[in-house]
Amino acid sequence: MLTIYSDDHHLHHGRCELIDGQLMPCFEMPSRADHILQRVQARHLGPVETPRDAGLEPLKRIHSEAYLTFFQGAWQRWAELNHEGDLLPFTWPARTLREVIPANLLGQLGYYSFDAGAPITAGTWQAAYSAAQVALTAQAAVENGARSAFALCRPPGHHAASDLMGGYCYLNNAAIAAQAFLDQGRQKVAILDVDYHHGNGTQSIFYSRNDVLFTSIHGHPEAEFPFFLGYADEHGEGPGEGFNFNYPLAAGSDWDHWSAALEQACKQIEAYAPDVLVISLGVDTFKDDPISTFKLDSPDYLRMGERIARLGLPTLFVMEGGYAVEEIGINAVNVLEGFESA
Ligand code: SP5
Ligand code: ZN
Repeated sequence: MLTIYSDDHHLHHGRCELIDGQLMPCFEMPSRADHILQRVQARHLGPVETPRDAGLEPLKRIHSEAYLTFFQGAWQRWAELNHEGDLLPFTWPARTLREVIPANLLGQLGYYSFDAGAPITAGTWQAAYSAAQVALTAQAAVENGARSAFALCRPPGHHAASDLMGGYCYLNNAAIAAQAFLDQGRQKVAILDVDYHHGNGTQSIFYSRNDVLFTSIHGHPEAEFPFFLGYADEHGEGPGEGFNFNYPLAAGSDWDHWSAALEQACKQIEAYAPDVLVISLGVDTFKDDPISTFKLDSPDYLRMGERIARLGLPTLFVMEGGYAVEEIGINAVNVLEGFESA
């Protein structure tokens, strides 16, 4: 399997995030992608290539121009203020407040974010832009006939909505790639999001559309981030009604519970009969993940890949979460090796 990877992800290294009332070093760190790349190479998964630059147009198909302009210019504005830390939001237009776009940088950042989990540093735009190009180059390989390809994206993307960053995500790599398939002539794309967290950004982007089926297996939002989306009764709206399926699972769910949900999701995907499949590949479902509760073990990821392969679809894997850094390479590449073996 072809892997697309850019070293540019090193340009993004947030300093801290708020966890259980304490400022902790960011769990979403550069060594994550380094470990995955090392495992890809150690297992001889296939060639590793750098992304081509398809420019901003494919990003604008998913993200608003105002959001992209704000994100691209935010660090420069912050640097001119000579503050010490990363650029982080702390006020949001929640209920009772107005959705105005203030002139102030931190006001605008609140407008364009949904949590304080997406720090902007000097290199964040370049890293996120390159991650989107990684997804697009891997997408092109599948569009041109490859059975599968792996977009080793960092930072991840599935929490990012059309004009919102959050949850370590800035640009929705999987959504950008899914849209590119459609723009290049495919009629129907299915997205299966196996990250531990609900892919709220991806769901929101495609919620009223029937040309992208979104399915997600994740920690129940009653008890888990992102809390405000990802419930089982969210089925889509308007023309998108019947094209969104969530499988929220209880904290502590193991492979037996998880794989039963995977069967359900695969049934929906089969019924939809898409032209291509995009996997939002998070491995924060692992038993030793530091911020998650599921109990999947490393061999389970082989089974996951095998089941996905049995759908018989051209498949693009897009890297999302996973914070047990020592094992992230084994777990992510196990999915890909399981896929290739089936
Ligand atoms: C891409 C992705 O996986 N983003 C995840 C963002 C999660 N942010 C909220 C983390 C909250 C962690 N709470 C952990 C409690 C451990 N005691
Ligand atoms: Zn996650």
